Amino acid sequence: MYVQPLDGEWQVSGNGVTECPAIVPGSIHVDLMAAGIIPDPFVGDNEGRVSWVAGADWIYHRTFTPDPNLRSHDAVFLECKGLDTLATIRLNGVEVARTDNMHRRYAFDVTECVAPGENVIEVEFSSPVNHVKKMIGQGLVISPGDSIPGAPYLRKSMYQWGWDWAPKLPTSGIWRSIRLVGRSTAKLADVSVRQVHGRTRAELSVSVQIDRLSDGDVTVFARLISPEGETLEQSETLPIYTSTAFLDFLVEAPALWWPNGYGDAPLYELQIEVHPTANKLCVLDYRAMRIGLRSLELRQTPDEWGSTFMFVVNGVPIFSKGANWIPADQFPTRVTGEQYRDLVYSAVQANMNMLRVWGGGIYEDDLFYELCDEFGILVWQDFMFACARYPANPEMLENIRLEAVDNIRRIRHHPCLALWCGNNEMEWLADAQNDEIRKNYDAIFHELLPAVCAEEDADTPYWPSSPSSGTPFVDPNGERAGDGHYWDVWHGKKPFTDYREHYFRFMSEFGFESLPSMDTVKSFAEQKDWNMTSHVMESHQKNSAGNGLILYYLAHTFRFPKNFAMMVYVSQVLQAEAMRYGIEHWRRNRNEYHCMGTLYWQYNDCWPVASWAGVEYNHHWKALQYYAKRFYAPVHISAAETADAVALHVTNDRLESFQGTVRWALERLDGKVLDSGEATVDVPAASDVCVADLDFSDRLDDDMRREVVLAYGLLRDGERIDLGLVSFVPSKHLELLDPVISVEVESRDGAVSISLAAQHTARFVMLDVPGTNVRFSDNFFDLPAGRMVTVTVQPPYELSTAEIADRLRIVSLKDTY
Ligand code: BMA
Repeated sequence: MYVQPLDGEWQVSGNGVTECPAIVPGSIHVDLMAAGIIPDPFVGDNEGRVSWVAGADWIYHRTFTPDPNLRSHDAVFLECKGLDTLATIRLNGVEVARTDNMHRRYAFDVTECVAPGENVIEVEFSSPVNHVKKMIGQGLVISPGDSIPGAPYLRKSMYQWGWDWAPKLPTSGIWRSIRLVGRSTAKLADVSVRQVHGRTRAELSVSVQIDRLSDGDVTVFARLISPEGETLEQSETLPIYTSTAFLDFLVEAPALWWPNGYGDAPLYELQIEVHPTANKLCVLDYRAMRIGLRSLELRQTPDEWGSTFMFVVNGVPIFSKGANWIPADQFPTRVTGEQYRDLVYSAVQANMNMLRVWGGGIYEDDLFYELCDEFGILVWQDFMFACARYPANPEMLENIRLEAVDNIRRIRHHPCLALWCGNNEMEWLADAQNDEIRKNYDAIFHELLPAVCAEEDADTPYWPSSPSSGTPFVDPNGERAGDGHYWDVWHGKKPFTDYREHYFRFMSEFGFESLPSMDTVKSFAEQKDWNMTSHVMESHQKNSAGNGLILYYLAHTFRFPKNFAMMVYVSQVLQAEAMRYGIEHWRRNRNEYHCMGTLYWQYNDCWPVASWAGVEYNHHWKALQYYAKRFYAPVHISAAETADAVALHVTNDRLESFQGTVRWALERLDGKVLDSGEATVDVPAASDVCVADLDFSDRLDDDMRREVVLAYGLLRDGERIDLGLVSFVPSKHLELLDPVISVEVESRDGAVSISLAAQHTARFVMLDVPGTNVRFSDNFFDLPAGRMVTVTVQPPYELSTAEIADRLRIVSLKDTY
């Protein structure tokens, strides 16, 4: 085997542009930007100014001289891991292939086309926009509301055509690696690993399929290396005419892989080599993969409310905590390894254990799944279909089948993989439509995809759609079975108290928008545009009702902020409060598996925009991400309040019981305590307990409600591990006093430690070091009068302790009006 990479040294031309250097893997917008031909589409309202790019055809071309080693092999393949999307490939003027699916991997036999000396390779991409324009009207195809019409005709990532958080910038380009590979005798076609767990051992069945390029015996060799470095080896010789090797491993006392919060996530390495039987030193093909030993089940057991919906890992029901992941960039090829790591690790820091790779994006980069494996983040994996009606003619079905096979084979060995899900919100939409639409829908999601999943990955559950009850077209977004998307809060304008009226079995989507932080706003808007209804701010808000909805909800909860920066801050607190409200409620309802998961919409952003995300495009953590760290904590205290009563709950996701103390105080905003109490609590493993049922009806009158709050905390071994606050009126009616916050910044144990104390109760205290990505151990928290909260900043950060102290800005709700 000889690999000759073809990344680098490309040029792109088209539409009057000649000789523009191209980054490969990459995409046309990034190339044109780098060459100064187009402005940055993420700045101001440039998006509209560059829409011509997607309306043009582009040719990527380069020359290469094949290494003599390449041509000495039986066959030479051109391997393309991703071509976006309508590509015609020519080698030395000879057409090699045409492709039409961004989500597939291709390998073309080019043995006859590669010549000695200089070769020319060209990949021509025709405009996706022009292509679908010609198709419109054919078949029962419906495009999503916020995108360029016609997108479903092409197997290309949906969000790039525009979404209610994404710009309309469909890309073209060689978006994943491209290489020439010389191969002899045999190549690996597929490696699949299945595992069966007993009480103290795991049995692994590895099946290795090869493609033969010429005659001869080959030996398949497999090595399994445990996290401690112990090695098991197996091999099988495949005589000519056979192409599959079966290699079994028995692992005694396996180191089990667990989701974050439930245990470690140890990984085994599986190495597969193919040799000519007579020559062990010659490696014909090789593959290494890290696997995790675990069992996983989607358990749906009938119960008094309908049936459960929960993931059971190694026999343990998991409460899934997380959010919906979208591609980390409108131009996904430029997401670096460090960026992927930071995003996935941020989910770990926020106590998440699941991300849903949403169906309007991409089947993610291998690195994403590797990081989820490493950090114990389960992945709910949608197939790439969202909010539309797709054609289901025979060619399209075959294209989808090959796409599914490719991606299943690429991803299925990852221990993080929890679910294959057919699509986003399409059963819910199809439900209301005609028989013909249902027929097309059935063909893809009830026939083709489940059959491919059963064939290629029988160990991972298949779920037809999100949301779905599991029974086709029966109450797809109901509360009795399956997963639910709840959008009456936000799109439906219901108050966020409405979350508490609903008891879905698994919340896979619900969300609330906010503005991005000032640093992000500054990256695209000049000061003159710092206004929610300016043209530029509205250009960076893709939900047409979005900014209006932020203001609508804001008016219910907060006083009108005095300037734009305070508007940004308040919008983020509002978003975080909405999510907290819902998530604490569903976590409180985990007993008897009534609700077993919450994935809020959405985790991240693909450009600088007002959106539902908790982590911004530049990875800045919004208030929501800090809140998530608290409301997803394994042991968490929360308050279910009514007009003048409060039920305090401790939710314990841990697999051991929690013993501690709960303390509460009904107090005035100046700190005067009116009533207080303390109780020891013992919360069984994996359960929620109401630890205090407090009724203040005889203590609170209308005037007092505006002047008191209930502060509550949870202590373990005398140390406070959680602190919360609840008021009896919306925050806008609280008669907050100037909090007089004292701050002490010092270096301690290699970190910067910031201690804050307030004379009078401060709500939603934000720490910010503008112009930096400094992250705090906690942020956007309540600071009841007289208490101290210490926050740390862990290295690496680019500032000294003195600089942080100097540039630290502290804002609380009282500062906003
Ligand atoms: C959900 C998602 C997306 C959308 C979001 C916000 O239903 O699946 O389609 O961006 O709503 O509207």
